[in-house]
Amino acid sequence: MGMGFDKETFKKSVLFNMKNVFRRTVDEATKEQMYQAVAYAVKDVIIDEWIATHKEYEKQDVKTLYYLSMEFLMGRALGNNIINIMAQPEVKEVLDELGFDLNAIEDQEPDPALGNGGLGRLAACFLDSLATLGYPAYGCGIRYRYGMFKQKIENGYQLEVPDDWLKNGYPFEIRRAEYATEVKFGGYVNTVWENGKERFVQEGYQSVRAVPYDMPIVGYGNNVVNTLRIWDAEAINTFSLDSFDKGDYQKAVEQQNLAKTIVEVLYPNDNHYAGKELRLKQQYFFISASVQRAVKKYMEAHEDIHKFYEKTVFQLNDTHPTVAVPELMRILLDEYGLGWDEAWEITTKTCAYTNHTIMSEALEKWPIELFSRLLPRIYQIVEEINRRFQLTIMEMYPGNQDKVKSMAIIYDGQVRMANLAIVGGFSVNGVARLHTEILKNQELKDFYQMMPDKFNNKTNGITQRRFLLHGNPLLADWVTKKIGKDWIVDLPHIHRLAVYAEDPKCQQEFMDIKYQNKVRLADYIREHNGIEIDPRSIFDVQVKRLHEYKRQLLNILHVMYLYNQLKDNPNLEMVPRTFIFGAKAAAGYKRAKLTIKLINAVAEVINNDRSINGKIKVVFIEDYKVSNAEIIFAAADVSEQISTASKEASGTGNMKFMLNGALTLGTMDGANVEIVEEVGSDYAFIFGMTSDEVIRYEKEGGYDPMEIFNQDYEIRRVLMQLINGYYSPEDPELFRDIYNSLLNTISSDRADTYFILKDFKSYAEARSRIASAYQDEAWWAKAAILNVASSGKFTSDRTITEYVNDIWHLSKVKVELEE
Ligand code: CGF
Repeated sequence: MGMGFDKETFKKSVLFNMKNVFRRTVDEATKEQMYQAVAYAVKDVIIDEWIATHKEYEKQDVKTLYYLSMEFLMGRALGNNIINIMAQPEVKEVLDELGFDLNAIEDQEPDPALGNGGLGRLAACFLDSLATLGYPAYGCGIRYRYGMFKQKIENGYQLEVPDDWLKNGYPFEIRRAEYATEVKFGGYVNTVWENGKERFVQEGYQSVRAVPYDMPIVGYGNNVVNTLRIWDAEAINTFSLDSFDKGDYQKAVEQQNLAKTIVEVLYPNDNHYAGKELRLKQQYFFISASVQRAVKKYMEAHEDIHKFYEKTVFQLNDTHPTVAVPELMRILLDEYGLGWDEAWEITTKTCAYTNHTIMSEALEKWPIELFSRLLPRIYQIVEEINRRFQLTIMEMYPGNQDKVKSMAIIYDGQVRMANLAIVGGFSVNGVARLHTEILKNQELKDFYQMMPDKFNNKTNGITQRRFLLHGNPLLADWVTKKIGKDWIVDLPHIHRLAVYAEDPKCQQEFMDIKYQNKVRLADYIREHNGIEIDPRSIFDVQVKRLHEYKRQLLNILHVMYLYNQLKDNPNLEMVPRTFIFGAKAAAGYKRAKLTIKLINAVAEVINNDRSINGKIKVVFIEDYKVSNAEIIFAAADVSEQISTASKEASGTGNMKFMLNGALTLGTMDGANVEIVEEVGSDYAFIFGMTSDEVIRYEKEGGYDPMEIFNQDYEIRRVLMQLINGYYSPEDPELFRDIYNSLLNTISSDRADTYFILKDFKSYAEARSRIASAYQDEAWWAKAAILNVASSGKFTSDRTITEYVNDIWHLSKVKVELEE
């Protein structure tokens, strides 16, 4: 039982909240009302720990991490919080007594989806680990009114529906009006002379009031509660007759609109930068508010701003928060009157940057015109940073214009945010070993040569508390029965499971659990998609954002290929297989959306073909999100991690599958490399080109997919089915663009940019190895158990410990509750 958790008090609190919030008794309550009442009651428990944690932080004058991120893909909080206060059995009992089922109540919570995919979910896992390990940290982000869209599939097409997650209020958040602050946009910079010194003042600007909402981040069983602080925007001027009189009416309306639009919606792009003005406004909005607040908080307890970095560290999650560098400079120069060198020293000792991708379309570059118009003072500072940095380059590499070209912060009419982040901080890290090596040797080679000490690797991780303890209770209980519960806070202990891998009884137990989880997913799919699937078939799963480099297309083309084999030979012996997809495509990403249609079109034909006796089925799970992900990982046999080598920086889904005992079918990309290293290559299915090969081909301008098309009948047949109406009789041309992308150069895109046809045979061969391996149930069970047992490295607790030791240098804090 959780320390200080009293079941009867909790029950009273639920009843009290039910009455106070809804004026209802439990018998009259809906499930949604019950969810709210329980959530408020849980918050009541958390609040004391939250207050105690912050008291302790103040008392010890701790160094604090600010994890600055445009995205936090938190997923539902209620279940996770109950687990982390260690009160799950008691809460379940209370709800049973009140006539409600805890799972059904948890299902009422909207998924707070303030993120797109890996990057935002990583931030959420990091917050969980920071609190569990007892490190002082804030997550700082935006309180988007609409998070990631809800996906509906209609007639096989993706439709985007707004995600109104705040519709019924969100019980866990607290509005902190006392920390509101002003953020200014536009206008011009005036220079005034004060006491013989030049001072820069922004004038004629528009501004908004940034108001923070705090959400508790509960550590596991340790009384530590950190804070996710997300900023809302409010208008500074509200309408008043006054404004009419002063002729400020127009300005008042504009500020009202500015506030509303800034936080309206999360850009639904992953690994792709859209370059919209509003996006830059969002970035500066939450960064300015967070940095201003961090400085104020520091100055409330200290006198000397020069030592700011001793108590504060800013981690920039990708380039999105990079304006933190010039914003901190601005505050130090303009508000605290520091000289450039002092301000620069503080800033570069405070900021650190994580790179998440080498995809060139994700690199943020802002046109000077836009940047300087929106952020005139910040632009001046960036110009000065750039001027000084270019001097340093020229000193180190006299006359070498190539170095300036690759490293300058302002170049070709653009402000290059990655370069600013690298120059303005003390650390640059990649998110898996291979990725960091590619950064050092390819993408950021010049920077690495110039400042090698800044570069380091931090292989991503995931929290086992959400993705095993909460998401897969059957397996979690089994693991605990076998090896005790140390793994919950120390995942490498899970290695003790390895001794059971060859024990037939344990194998049977493990497979029974997997089967029950497959039944749970089959039920979910029946309920949500209306498709019947067989839990005895292999569940072969690819769930992640839809992107060409992730190659969902390779997967579905191979399914088409298998189907052809079955049609040619209906008696073909084949282990029944269910190919499960889940993916959201960015709303404007046409080819990705067409790929979703293709998957659904193939599903439609195959699932309705009785002649193949259900040997293959294809399912596209609508609205893939954190809450159904937990169910999906638990049920998977095969984890599809098939990106073009070198393109997936790390991946984190791959780790969640492994933790739940799925076997990886993957390329040697991102963290797959380290997964294979941990579990051993006998227990993973690896195929395809290596990253070196891909990079070499890319340098040489690609390869000729036509050769494969001409030589391989099976592949040609599959491709022809894209354009002969086999899967789209009503519109045979429907998939022409996909066909073209594989065979033709389209504007600057090479034919088959992502080497799908080049890797096809090797993928097909790996998949047939899987099908044979699955027939040996004892081997499969052993391999699956060994995957679970080898997943210890991939806990985000390890990742956070490495960040702390190498970059952040925080101290652990113990929080004792007063009785
Ligand atoms: O970040 C990603 C993900 N798509 O959000 N990148 N971004 N941007 C990478 O593509 C993943 O490979 C990585 O695991 C993730 C978190 O670092």
